[in-house]
Amino acid sequence: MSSAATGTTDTLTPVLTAGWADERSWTLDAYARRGGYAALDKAFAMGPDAVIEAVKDSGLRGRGGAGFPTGMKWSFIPQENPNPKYLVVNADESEPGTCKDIPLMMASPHTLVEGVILSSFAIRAHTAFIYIRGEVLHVIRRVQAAVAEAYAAGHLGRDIHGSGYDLDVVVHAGAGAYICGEETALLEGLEGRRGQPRLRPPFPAVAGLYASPTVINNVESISSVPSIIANGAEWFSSMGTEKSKGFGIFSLSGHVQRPGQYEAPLGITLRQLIDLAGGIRQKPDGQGHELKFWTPGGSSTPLLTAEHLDVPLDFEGVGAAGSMLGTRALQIFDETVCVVRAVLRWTEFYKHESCGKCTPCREGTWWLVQTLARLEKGQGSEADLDLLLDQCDNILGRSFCALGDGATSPISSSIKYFREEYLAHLTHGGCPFDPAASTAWA
Ligand code: L3W
Ligand code: SF4
Repeated sequence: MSSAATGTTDTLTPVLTAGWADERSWTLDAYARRGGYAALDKAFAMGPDAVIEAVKDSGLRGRGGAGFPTGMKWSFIPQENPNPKYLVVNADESEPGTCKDIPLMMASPHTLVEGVILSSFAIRAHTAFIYIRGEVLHVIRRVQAAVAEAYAAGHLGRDIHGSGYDLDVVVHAGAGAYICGEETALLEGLEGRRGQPRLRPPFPAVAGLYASPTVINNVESISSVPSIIANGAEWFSSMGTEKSKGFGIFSLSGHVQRPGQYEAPLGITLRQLIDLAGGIRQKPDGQGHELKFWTPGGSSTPLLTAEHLDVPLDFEGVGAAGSMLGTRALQIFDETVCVVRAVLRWTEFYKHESCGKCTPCREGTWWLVQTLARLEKGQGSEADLDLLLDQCDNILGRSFCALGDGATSPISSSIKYFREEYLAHLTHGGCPFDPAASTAWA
């Protein structure tokens, strides 16, 4: 995957990705040359409440998938609670297709560290945790190095910039479970227990880490804060759409000419993004392949098709199209890909990653794989399609957390749009596609 695609057209708004191509962009020197850490003094002069107000006014909504208003979440922290307040960064990026936080932390870890300081200051936290997916040791090392540089430069520790504000940051390595991206399972892991979700409410803002008020935000959400403080809420809210303000990183993967990270205002369409990415991949004879299906925000968001090329990629537009914006992990599949095979592959992932706490998800994802695998081999019957939908119905809305619900998204949406392709497996006695023609799973 290429690095940041910056400045190629007027449509892109490189902010988080702006310095990714700079030499040794991850170092403090490079970040300082781009004006890094200048927002701290401004925030210290504003005071914590004004920082929260600025983030509220900006309209920033959570970039981890759910789109909850960030400033509102911060304002839920009960300051009268005598316990310490904590900030936790969810850097457990694991959703299939999602690949924005890891490049962000590799290319510009100081943007995250500065965001952590500003956000912790706003909620009056003096300890912050960055919980990074355990498999990505290179990312953990890079963020640890950035935190060490920030301490050495006086951006972290005691009396930061002479403001009287103290903050310690702990970089924590996860242990490789997708469920630990769920905020309460992440907290369980951070406290040293098996990563399984907790009942909500209480939400972490009220009783989170060590039963204390805790804000948990995604890497990209926190990394957006320095630019909001530096440039003002109005600057941020002038981009995007009425209810989905600002910009975000759109990660294009799969069958486009130039996969990569495209930072653009919310509300851009897939048609525009595919143009920016050089179009759908070409055949050896130079003719183009065709878009068949895509995920707007990872595999937990219902699939969309070529009919949806002009859907505005904001929370409302994608919702109206029957899906979710999610993490803006745009996985693009052309006509050579068997949708049944792709969906089976995702479902195996959910079965593997189900934490086992609740029956609908633990048992249901196992049954989904059995039924799908039978269909994919051409050994099932048409009644298996209804069985699959019934199994989805028994998981969706009946599971303890969003993992179970997410597992049903690719199945029910693929049956909605590609029922004939499922049936073709039965008439063909197996997959009608030539796997050699597709590079989707290479
Ligand atoms: C206080 C209330 N806080 C809600 C907070 C809550 C959380 C945030 C959003 O799932 C989605 C999921 C995946 N008082 C509150 C409150 N909050 N009401 O707001 O909460 P929620 O429940 O809407 O969503 P969630 O549990 O955070 C996240 C989808 O994202 N997803 C997966 C993403 C995966 C990654 C990754 O691998 N990095 O991000 C993709 O679409 O399915 O629907 O903080 O506490 N009354
Ligand atoms: Fe665990 Fe799945 Fe239930 Fe979530 S839905 S608690 S991952 S078993």
